[in-house]
Amino acid sequence: MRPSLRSLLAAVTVAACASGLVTATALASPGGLIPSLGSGSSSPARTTTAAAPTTAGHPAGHSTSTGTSTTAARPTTAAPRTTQASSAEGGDDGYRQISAVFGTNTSPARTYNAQEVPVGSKVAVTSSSADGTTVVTLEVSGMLPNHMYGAHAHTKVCGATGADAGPHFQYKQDPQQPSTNPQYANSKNEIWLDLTTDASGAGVGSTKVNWSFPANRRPNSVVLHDHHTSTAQGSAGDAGARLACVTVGF
Ligand SMILES: [Cu+2]
Repeated sequence: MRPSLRSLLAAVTVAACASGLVTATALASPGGLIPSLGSGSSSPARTTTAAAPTTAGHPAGHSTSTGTSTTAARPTTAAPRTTQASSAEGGDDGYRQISAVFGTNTSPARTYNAQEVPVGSKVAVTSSSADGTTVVTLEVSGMLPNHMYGAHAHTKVCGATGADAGPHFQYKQDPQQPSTNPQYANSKNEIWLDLTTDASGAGVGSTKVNWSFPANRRPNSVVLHDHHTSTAQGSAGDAGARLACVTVGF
């Protein structure tokens, strides 16, 4: 289920900080692969991207974009909120995507540890829900070579510190927080995207879960961690320090 369509909805240029211009492309389309990171604009305008809202909740990536809209092969207004036979919980089907470059004080992608997630390294996240299942993929490049990173979807948007992203998104919420109970803190109830980079510093983490995000309670970011995620009782879900964060309009 991966149509070749590339329906570019919104391209947003984000301004930069330490490293100079950072370009981010946020879009939503019913299908397609991650686009190459754009460099459409050379003017470092400071904008808020669709995928970088300052409040929690579902940031409806396609409707609040402030960037340039490119012509798309397919009508985009009706795009990601297709409501097919949705799951019992009412999670909507759809497709979300973001590509961004990490900077030290940037949105939507921010690194808190430039040693392990260098300024200028790239990240892309896609999330696709249909028929009661959700597939999320994290792609990175420019990271440390042959390195193990932990990664998960978190409940809140990224902020000045790694803690701002809040806890892991859990489909069934553990009444005990922080959640370290493997019954809840596991890869079937959370979005785990651990990856190991290749010799070039590129890597992919992907997961498929048997649910859709509830319409009123969705993750808002992906956090990269220091090491792969523990599954042990008492430390389940732990992947060490929060190295970087990208806000994602799931
Ligand atoms: Cu995490």
